[in-house]
Amino acid sequence: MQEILMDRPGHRVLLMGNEAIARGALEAGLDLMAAYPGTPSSEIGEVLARVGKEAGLYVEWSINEKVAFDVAVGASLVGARSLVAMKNAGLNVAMDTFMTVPYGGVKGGLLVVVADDPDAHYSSSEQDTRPAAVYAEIPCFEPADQQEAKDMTVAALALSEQLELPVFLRSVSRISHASGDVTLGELPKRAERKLGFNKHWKLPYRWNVYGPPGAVSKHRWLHEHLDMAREYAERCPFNRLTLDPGAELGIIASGVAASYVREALAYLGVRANLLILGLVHPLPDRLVTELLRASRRVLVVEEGDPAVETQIRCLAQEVAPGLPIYGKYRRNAVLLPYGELNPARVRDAVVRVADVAPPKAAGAEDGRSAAKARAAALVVPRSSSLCAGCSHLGSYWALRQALQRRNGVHIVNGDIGCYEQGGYGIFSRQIEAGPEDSRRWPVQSPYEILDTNYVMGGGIGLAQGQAQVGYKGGKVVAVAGDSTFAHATLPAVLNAAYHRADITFLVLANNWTAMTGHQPNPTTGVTAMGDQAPVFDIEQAARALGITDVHTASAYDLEAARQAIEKALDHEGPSVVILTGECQLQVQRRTPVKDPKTRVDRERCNGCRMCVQLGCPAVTFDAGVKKAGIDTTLCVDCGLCVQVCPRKAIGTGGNG
Ligand SMILES: Cc1ncc(C[n+]2csc(CCOP(=O)(O)OP(=O)(O)O)c2C)c(N)n1
Repeated sequence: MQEILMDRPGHRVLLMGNEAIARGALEAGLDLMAAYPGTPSSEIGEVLARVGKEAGLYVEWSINEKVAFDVAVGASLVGARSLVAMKNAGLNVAMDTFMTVPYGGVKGGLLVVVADDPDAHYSSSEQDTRPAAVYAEIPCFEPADQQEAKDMTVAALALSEQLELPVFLRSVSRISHASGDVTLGELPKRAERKLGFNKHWKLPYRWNVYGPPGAVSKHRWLHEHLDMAREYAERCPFNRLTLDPGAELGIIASGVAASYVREALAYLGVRANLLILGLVHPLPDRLVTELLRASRRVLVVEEGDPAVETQIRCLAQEVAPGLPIYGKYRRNAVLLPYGELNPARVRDAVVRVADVAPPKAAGAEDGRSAAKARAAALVVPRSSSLCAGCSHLGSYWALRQALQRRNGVHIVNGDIGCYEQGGYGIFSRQIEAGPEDSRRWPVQSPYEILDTNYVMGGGIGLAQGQAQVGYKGGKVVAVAGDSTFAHATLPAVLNAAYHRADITFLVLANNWTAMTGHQPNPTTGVTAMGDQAPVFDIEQAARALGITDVHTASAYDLEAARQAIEKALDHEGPSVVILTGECQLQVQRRTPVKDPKTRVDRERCNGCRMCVQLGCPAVTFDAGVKKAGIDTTLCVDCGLCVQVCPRKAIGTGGNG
């Protein structure tokens, strides 16, 4: 953290990619950062929020990516340098602003940082966002390592101001979440930036796409400025062409793939003409043409979709027709268009295209595999789970009890947050998928309760469709957390109220955006920069949006929670149930339970496993003696298992 504000140009430090981007933003004299958290992008905001006051910039966790984007654009229009960051899915939320702002562009530098997630380590999709930058017709940088992540951030903010266009920086998990050696640059002496506003700045109605002479003229302006970006691409220091007169193979590589290619070439001793692209849109046509014409066959290596490859193929059609081009595109595919690249996969592709003998497993390779095997033997296999004492466990238990009392094939529409684990199926029974149109599946754990799940805020919309089309097979329910409630469900709640959709919406309110690392949200009462803020009242909001049947209960009082849910299920029309209970990780950080008292009375326990079905990782079961137990290293004395046990065998008096 200290390094981020270190004023020692030329000093080398180890920084995570996201920290490097944050440092670059500081070196560029950033004025404002707005973001909504999303792995693997969140640390950019976390780092800047922590140093924001000292560094003299404003940082906020906005309620969603669209709002964050608009906030950043607003800052730019009065001449400030701003940055908006998000994960790949976040860009979809911000898409309306993203596609429109390039028409007429920006004033202060505006950098859009999107962290993609190849291999979907933390995401619902592998979505490559680079084509979005092509679609929006703005420049797109792609760093190969942490040093470039910092340097490109500095360059991109300057370029944005020079071209008067938003500039895009695409990171990936392996850049954002890995650490590398970074040489620090200068931190600018902070002077108050001169802010100004001119509604006809260089163009009539500059900041109003509807203003005369209209959107088409602003689109023409965008193309003129994109042409300036094309010229920049030819001399951009992050685009580097190296020609080897003895080489037949040409390789074009971008982003993290460029690092893998360098490693592969050194390892294999293969000679190649090499074009490293740090700016992947617009392409430097002259540099690409030089490489294509100097090579007999060309391999394109990139992380994600064949986005660069498609552009290269278009250009090659004109400047090097017939030249074999290899990559991810159907014919000549030597790399998979899904999953993640790694040095071995890239090496294999180079071997195939260069037509050289595959290397024998060298000593270092053997060592790596042996080390991996040793590590694997040490790691106990385990699945993800909700935390010990998590309030979502109580909410799901109460929901399950309420639904089990009613016949029917109920539908529980899930959403995105820690509670999405309610659909991970990790108590894994073997599932035999069947062709029946309707079938009720028994739920034996909280990890089996969610039936659908796509995107943030999606569940309550799905529920409305199911109800409005007349689904009567069972109750229709949706769940979402508090951050998700603010992020994307407010219009959907209004929609349900206005159209009288017969659904029950559970808000699992734990006061934090927990899943992405406990960023504050409007229900927390504190801002990203640590200032107190008025707490957003979900119950009042639901009523204000037109919901008349609103209930609030503690997720730790299972009987009260079940009753609240049952009342809502019985209500005809839309109802909202707010189940409260602060995230246990935050509670334990503040006031840890050091010596938990909860125990199982082994004499009373009859091994019914009801407590196991609660899904709390602190509840154990000894299959030999068929008795439950409590793992006191995890237990937080939340009392949920005590309420769940039908034999009253769990309490403070037990021995197990
Ligand atoms: C569009 C989009 N933006 C960001 C994310 C990253 N993300 C996953 S869950 C989540 C919010 C979780 O907060 P909340 O709904 O309060 O649930 P909790 O994890 O606290 O239980 C976020 C921001 C995402 N998946 N999609």
